[in-house]
Amino acid sequence: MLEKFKRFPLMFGPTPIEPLSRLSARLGSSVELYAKRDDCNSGLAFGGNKIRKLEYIVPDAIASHADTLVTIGGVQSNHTRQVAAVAAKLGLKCRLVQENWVPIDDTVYDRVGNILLSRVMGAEIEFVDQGFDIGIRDSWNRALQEVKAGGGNPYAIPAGASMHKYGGLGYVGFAEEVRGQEAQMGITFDFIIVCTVTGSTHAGMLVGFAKDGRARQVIGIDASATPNKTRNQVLEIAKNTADLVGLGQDITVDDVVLKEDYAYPAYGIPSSETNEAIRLCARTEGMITDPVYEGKSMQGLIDLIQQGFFPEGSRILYAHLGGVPAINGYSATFLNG
Ligand code: 5PA
Repeated sequence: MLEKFKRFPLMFGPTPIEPLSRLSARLGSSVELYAKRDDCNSGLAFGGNKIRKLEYIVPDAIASHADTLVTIGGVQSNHTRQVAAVAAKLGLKCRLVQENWVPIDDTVYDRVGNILLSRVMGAEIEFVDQGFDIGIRDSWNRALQEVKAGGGNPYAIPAGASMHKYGGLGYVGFAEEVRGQEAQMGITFDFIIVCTVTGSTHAGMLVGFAKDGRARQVIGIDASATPNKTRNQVLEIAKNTADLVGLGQDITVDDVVLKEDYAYPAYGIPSSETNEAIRLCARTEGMITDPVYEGKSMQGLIDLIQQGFFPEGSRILYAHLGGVPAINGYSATFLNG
């Protein structure tokens, strides 16, 4: 589906799929759990889902002769850290807008984890006192204008690289990669679990798996706590991406399966159930998930298994999308493990 698009390799290669046998057993063995490890997909500042998306965006940035990548996220954004890493790798400058997306009062929150890494990589960082919103932001438009006014040539990457014309392609590629791995492994996955916020990860998967009739087997776990906006954005990106790749099928709102029950109490704030899910996964598998994104999708996965949502014997692929550096901003939560 992607042959006609340019790709700039940033990942090590296809990411491994591994069984989560001890976690499956702990949850009663009614289903078989596997993880696809996009959290360790690259040597670029710990990698993650944005690196996979950026493989299809970088050729456009290079063609535009940009000298500065400009993007936006929260203070502990994984996305801004990955854009900073890609800018460094390409020899470009990087301008980051970090908004106040998470109402957290932790003395090291703006010093450790992702923001620390972005600073080390030389990004120019601006803090803006605006709350969470996945849409296009004035602060980001202003940053683009400022780079231009300073004589630079900015390349615009929106939040999560999602509302970009090529933002969905990386995760179409993920679905194709999974199909190849299924053939090698001699199994197929009945469900794919994905954490959803700005939407292009879910949207790309949905289009990629629509090709073999599995669009609705992609189960999005909302971590935005603004699920209507997120659902609409997934739908818009999925439709655009389907047109772009020539899927030849209509995508409708019913194809966007988004579970809304796990984002509470707010974006970026984990519930005690999220923290329990993080501990259980870490203690059974040594696999670390974070309190903002993957811990919430892990919580959703565990809860859906316990509710009997998945038929007995289902094979479930948990997409691990990265995000671990942000856990450093939550040290108080885990002082006693
Ligand atoms: C993010 C996003 P989408 O934004 O494509 O829906 O992906 C959700 C997601 N898991 C899932 C991890 C680890 C993520 O980092 N992160 C954003 C960021 O600024 O880091 C875009 C919100």
